[in-house]
Amino acid sequence: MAVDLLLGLQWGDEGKGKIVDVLTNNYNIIARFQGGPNAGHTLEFDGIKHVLHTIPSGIFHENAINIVGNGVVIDPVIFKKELDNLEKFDLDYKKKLLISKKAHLILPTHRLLDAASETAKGKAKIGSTLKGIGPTYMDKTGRNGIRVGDLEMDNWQEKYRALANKHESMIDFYNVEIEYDLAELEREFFKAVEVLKTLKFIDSEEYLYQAQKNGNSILAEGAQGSLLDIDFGTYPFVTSSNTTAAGACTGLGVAPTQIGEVFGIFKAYTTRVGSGPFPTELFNSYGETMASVGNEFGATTGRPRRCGWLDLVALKYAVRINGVTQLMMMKGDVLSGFDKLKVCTAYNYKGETIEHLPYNIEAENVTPVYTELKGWKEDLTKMTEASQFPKELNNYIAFLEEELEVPIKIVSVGPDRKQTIHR
Ligand code: 2SA
Ligand code: MG
Repeated sequence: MAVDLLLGLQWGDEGKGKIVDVLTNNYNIIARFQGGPNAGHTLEFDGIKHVLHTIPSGIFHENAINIVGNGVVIDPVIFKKELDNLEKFDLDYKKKLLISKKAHLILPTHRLLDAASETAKGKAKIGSTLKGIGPTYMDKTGRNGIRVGDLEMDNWQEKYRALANKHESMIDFYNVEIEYDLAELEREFFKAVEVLKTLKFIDSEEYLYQAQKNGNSILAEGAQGSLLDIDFGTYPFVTSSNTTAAGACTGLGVAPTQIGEVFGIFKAYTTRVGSGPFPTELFNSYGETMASVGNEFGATTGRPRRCGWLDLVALKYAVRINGVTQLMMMKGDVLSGFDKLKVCTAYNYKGETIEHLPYNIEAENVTPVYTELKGWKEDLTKMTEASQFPKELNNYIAFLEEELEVPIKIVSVGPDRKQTIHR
């Protein structure tokens, strides 16, 4: 059995949570492989909305095993809150939620360092979610981190103290005003660690190897999006993990030869939350309509998301880097009523027309070249099959498929599980 991947192809918030939830019926195991509580994966069913941050989006399905892989960074405090939210459902999550011993822990001081770093950057800030993601991955690659498996050792608190003390002196070094009560934060942290310890810790690579051998199907759930990848995203305005396909191999311990389908999710337009370049960003009523109809607010921080036309230059880049085999288009319903739709098919880059993503896509270097298509008026949200689609939507889809050279297999027409059309 292969491991299938599901990845966001833009700057995050493509709708990964919804699609994982829809696809979970086809899989025995859902596994997160990177990122942490900076993610906000929104699921809707039975009229209720759920936002997950660290827990994989298969948790609401009775039979699916959910794994938090080694590539994920876990904040026990946020994790505990997520578990508390699950209490109101009749889920025996202790049986179906497994944590890699090699996943790193986000400490309270990592969050403080994140805040200090962003404050010190001033206008040049990344627009981090301030969940401590960057500092935690820094300690991981700097070989100073504390891992989930350490919690089973007697001396882990000594290791914790040494690292937290070092962080405190680093916070001082930034020389910015941030207020905090570390003793209080630590009380909360240690309490949450005890809750984390009630879950089962595993070697995810071994677990997944055996699971595959025994015929189980596995879906790896990405977080954030390809353009936020630490290597291939719009650096430095990126997150600190590999959000692209290769991240699933390192973040779970799965060999490249085991990867099967690569599902790429994109919105029918583009959004970005946080700072950084965004060539097709709109500052007019089209952008405002996308934001309000699409309810474009960060699922973790509540920040308004910036909106713009679909950028095919960037999308093609993401399709190639990830080796996408099937596409899923989200939020087409938000575009109902637009008289025209623009799609960016090339960039004017320093006086030249190019069709690939250049090293630097800052606004002063890049002007988008658009192809204009006709919009549709029909409300898509009640549609149940592709044969009901208006012809303008079919044209939009056909245009994208031709440009991207990958079939669009799912069209989502609303946030609910049921509003999902297979083609
Ligand atoms: P971080 O927190 O240090 O990883 O932030 C670095 C950049 O990555 C962006 N980022 C995100 N972009 C979109 N969605 C994300 N998750 C939340 C959501 C975001 C929210 O689902 O809505 O609620 O604001 C996410 N996480 C990180 C971030 O904006 C920075 O540009
Ligand atoms: Mg999100």
